[in-house]
Amino acid sequence: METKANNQAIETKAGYVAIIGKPNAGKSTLMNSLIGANLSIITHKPQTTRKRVLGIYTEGNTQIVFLDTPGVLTPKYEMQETMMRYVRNSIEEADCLILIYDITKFNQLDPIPEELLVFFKDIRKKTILILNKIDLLKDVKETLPIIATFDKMQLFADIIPVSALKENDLEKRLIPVISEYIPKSHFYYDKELISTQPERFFVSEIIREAILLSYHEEIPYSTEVHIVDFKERDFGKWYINAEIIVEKQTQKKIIIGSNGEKLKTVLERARKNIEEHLEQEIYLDVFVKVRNKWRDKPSMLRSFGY
Ligand SMILES: Nc1nc2c(ncn2[C@@H]2O[C@H](COP(=O)(O)OP(=O)(O)OP(=O)(O)O)[C@@H](O)[C@H]2O)c(=O)[nH]1
Ligand SMILES: [Mg+2]
Repeated sequence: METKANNQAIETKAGYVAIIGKPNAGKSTLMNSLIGANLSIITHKPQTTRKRVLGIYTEGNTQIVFLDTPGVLTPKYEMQETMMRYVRNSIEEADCLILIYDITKFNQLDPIPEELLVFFKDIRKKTILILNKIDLLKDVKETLPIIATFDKMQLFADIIPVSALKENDLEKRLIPVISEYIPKSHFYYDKELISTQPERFFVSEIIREAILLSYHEEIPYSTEVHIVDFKERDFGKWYINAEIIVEKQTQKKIIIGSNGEKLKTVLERARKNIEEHLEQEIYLDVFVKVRNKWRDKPSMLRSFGY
């Protein structure tokens, strides 16, 4: 005998949408804009996102769980292998995909490079192609032949040119399109929730963002931030103890700078951003540690939450 609950039609829609694309295409910018919060860090450098970041959009009877993923690349070390596993898992779990593409990088001879194509072409999931950064084009008409090229491939359910950075009404334009591919389902998360990551994650990402913006060349790519202690206090400043992990002694010297001045400036910036995020004053205690080849060691990566 069917229960009453089973007989009731599901009135809500809910589903997962993986946002995939090459490094620097604007995946995190798009997700933050749709959710209306700084969930993923954004920098001008490729490979800013290293893990999978969840952003939950709930409006009326629809809940869309966005999965922001690391940019697709050919892995050179274990950490990048793990990053690509996040991409594959997100695609597997998703109800539909958003492929985001930097339109300024369009190449008629190789519109979608093979290393990106393999991720989604055989997966029979609706894929929305978002052509991003149209604000950088001299004339929006330049989008027309590009759209035609992608259209001919017959891979995409929709093709939408946008500026994830500059457009105010992105949500109004994109959510109705995405919602079409979201199945009837009960909500997965409480409708007030926008993220499931713990505060420790956001704190480590804010410190990593400051590092990405302050150091050059290999340094940000050889660096990880590990939160060792996070003490919330009823009175006074909260206490946060973080380790900045690098691969070599020489990198440690560069991170710290002469007399520690460089690191001091970087941490000052990070502290302010963390305080803004937590809406809480903090005491930030940081040590720089050398862990030889940490990016290639599965046990190290696991301890850093990969
Ligand atoms: N002009 C312009 N810049 C954009 C736009 N969208 C993103 N950007 C910039 O592109 C850079 C990369 O943006 P992200 O959102 O970090 O890109 P991502 O795809 O998440 O990059 P990874 O995490 O490294 O894979 C940043 O400097 C953004 O400000 C856009 O619509 N127009
Ligand atoms: Mg990103």
